[in-house]
Amino acid sequence: MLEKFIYEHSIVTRSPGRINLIGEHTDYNNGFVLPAAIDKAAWIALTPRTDNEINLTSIDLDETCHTTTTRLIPSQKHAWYDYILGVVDQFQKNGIAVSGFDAALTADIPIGAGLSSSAAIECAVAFALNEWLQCGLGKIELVKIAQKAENDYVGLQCGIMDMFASVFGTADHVIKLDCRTLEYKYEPFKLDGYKIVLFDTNVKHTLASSQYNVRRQQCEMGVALIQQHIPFVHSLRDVTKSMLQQYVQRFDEEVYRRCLYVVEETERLQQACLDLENNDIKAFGAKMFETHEGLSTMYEVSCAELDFLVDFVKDNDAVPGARMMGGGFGGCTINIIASEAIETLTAQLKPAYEAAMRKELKIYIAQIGAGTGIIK
Ligand code: GAF
Repeated sequence: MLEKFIYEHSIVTRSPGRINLIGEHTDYNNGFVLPAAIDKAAWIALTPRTDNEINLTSIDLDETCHTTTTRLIPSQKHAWYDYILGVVDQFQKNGIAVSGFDAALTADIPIGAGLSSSAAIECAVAFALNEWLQCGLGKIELVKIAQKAENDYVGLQCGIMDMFASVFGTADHVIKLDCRTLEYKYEPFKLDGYKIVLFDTNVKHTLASSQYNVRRQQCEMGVALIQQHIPFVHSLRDVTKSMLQQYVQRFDEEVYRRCLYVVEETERLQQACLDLENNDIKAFGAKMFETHEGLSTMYEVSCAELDFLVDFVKDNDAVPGARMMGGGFGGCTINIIASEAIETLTAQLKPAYEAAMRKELKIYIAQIGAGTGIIK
């Protein structure tokens, strides 16, 4: 269908969704994350115009949006076109003149499933504008523009992980990203005999309207309490458990639990990377279960559906690791499952989930793939 919107002067870009192996809610705390781009993506076909009109089409939703380059106003409802217009807005704020264009969007990333369809759209648009306007911006600059669009235009105070993974993803590797310095390393990710399987709760999370921004504020609150005593602390990355006990626990028990989860997750990720190096999938998987426990009981971003899916696979020897993934409050669990067990397991899980939760369970096998690219 996208072909219908591609003309001689069109620019076409593709940007993938992402998974994250471990390191959840650590990016905006200056910690580490371990994401990878997947084989599901968003595509944008952008055709320049000679006036200042902007005409957008969502092929999948069969919807359109018309505006002009001088009338960029967020819808406040996280509409699909906000992710496009937010990037145009950021280019303008960076002093780049954007004239009118027509753009069509299509994606095979399930929307609201925690696979970062929004970051994929933003990165696809950033690459398309950069190419069309010959701005010469590098990948990191485009990642930051996409993140800022989400922060300022959509209103979600997200970290940098999703956009970074979408742009820098590469086949068969996960990215160990230091969100403080933006240094990164590709780690080979070979899962002999296992596959990454995503179970989609079908609970659509709207992170921006949920508790995501509150969690971020709580982390900042914890840092501020510690800073009064230890000025070199700038983020939870610099914080130890004993600092939390000393300076946060007795002031605010809830903030303490949120921060403790992040400090533990930061440590856990370092250990998990060693497990990967040693090809110890069992030890790695055990840490995924611990992450889920922390996200569910301390950070409180899980939900009954996600907990059900993780509990169901927990004692199954064919599943070394599983946990909720992404911002939370719905979306997917990520599972490492022995290939030969997938069919039997999902045949049991699907009816059990659907009977208990009265929602359809969707199942995807994730392949790790390449990052954002210009197709035409
Ligand atoms: C969402 C955000 F967009 C990311 O920045 C990250 O914080 C993630 O939730 C949780 O790890 O995907």
